[in-house]
Amino acid sequence: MIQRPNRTEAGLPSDFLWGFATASYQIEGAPTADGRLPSTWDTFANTPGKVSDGTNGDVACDSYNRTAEDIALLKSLGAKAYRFSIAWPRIIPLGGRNDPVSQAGIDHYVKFVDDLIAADITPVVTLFHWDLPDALDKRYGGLLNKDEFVPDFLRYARVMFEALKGKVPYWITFNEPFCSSGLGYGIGKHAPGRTSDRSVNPVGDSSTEPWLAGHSILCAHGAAVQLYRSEYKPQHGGEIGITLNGDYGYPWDPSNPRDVEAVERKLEFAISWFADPIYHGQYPDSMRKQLGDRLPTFTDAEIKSIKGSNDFYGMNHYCSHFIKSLEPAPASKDDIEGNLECHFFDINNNPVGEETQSPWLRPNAPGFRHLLNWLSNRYNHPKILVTEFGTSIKNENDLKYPEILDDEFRCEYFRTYIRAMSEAVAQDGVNVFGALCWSLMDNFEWSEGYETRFGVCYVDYEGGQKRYPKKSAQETRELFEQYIGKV
Ligand code: GBH
Repeated sequence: MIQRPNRTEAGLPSDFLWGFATASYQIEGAPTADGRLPSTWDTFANTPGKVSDGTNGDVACDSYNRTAEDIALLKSLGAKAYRFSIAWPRIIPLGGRNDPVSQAGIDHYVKFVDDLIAADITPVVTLFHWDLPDALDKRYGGLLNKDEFVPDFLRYARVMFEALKGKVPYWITFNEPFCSSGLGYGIGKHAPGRTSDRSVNPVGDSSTEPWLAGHSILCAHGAAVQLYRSEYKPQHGGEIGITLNGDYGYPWDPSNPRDVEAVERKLEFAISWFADPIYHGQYPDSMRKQLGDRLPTFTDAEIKSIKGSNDFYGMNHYCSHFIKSLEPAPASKDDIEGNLECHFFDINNNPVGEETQSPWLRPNAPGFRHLLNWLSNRYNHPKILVTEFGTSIKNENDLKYPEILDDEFRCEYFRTYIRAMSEAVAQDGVNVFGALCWSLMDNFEWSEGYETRFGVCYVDYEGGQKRYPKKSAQETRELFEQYIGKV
């Protein structure tokens, strides 16, 4: 990397937006309040065997009933921004474009946003963080049915754009479509849990459904952005984008060209699946080559709405892996990763990072800087909002209060990751304008239930959901402040 002159070693712009992130099903609880009906995640979590500790989001952090408390908490931590998601089944409980809206559900989020603004906290609003109204899944197959899903999502988006117009500077259409598609319809680990793996689910076809689901999401994203730009942005301002997950990869054997190539393919299958249509107007070559006609094609109108549809790039990033190519063996038809394996150890048995509670996560801060550069180069230096980064801690859940508040491992994660990001900004010229730590508080960690904690605040699930800031909650403010204004 070339060191540019007249720049500090590490820094963030003076108007840098930092704060914390959550998602509706992971924190809200109150599953029937204000007319809410089940999402696919309620149904999935209530299916025995799907969530490792047998829990669900019925109570979670009870945030639907504690908005004032959450805002006070954010304020006390110095947050400038808060990323949360709206539960579609609270807005249109049955989900569809001709189904009734719940005014009480809408009012709840309008008040929440008003209260955030009154507290001087910038709302970053996600429309879809995986909690699809279950009725739509039952009615027509949810994400698999593009012709029904797109107009239904568009109607939901319109209701929220209208309700919150002029109040939300950053809208995110979808969170991590890779997960909704690949884990929901390929691996079967997320709702609705469809897969070809008959030991997991009697229904599903991993060879086609992930690609159909992803295609529907891209089309719905494009349509929603088009709507926002034509009917809301001119008068009310605000920016809109999508949030993609992406972890970085190093070759398992750097001297093997196949592994070196596989790194690129890994990033393309995980990230470019969605980012290439948005920035370049087509799916990546590597995917078209491996998937052939299982990868859907866009109509002219669809790709016109999708290409150029990100005002900013929403980046979720947690960790890195070593990538081992499976070539020259042909890809399995159910493969969603690009015919490769992800490892925690390289050919010489060097670990990528230390173990955490999450079976997929080992921290590696340099990977964050590498990936910021990779994105910036491939997509022509987009404005990037880091919409999630953070870590769980091995066995954290075994600790009791107050020992559990001493989360040094998480502090070190944020120290090294915020440093890496600040170097990417100051030395490499990557355009990052904000970063939200995952998560404000411990919450329902999907198929891992409550066993895995990601919060900078401890939530006492047995003692009435009270929140207690951990050491990392106090430290993040100092960390960001140390770099802000230094470029
Ligand atoms: C994010 O996903 C989510 O947006 C957030 O809701 C979540 O709580 C947070 O991270 C922490 O997990 O099932 O073994 O194949 C993070 C990215 C990508 C992590 C897919 C889990 C699945 C591995 N996720 N990955 S596996």
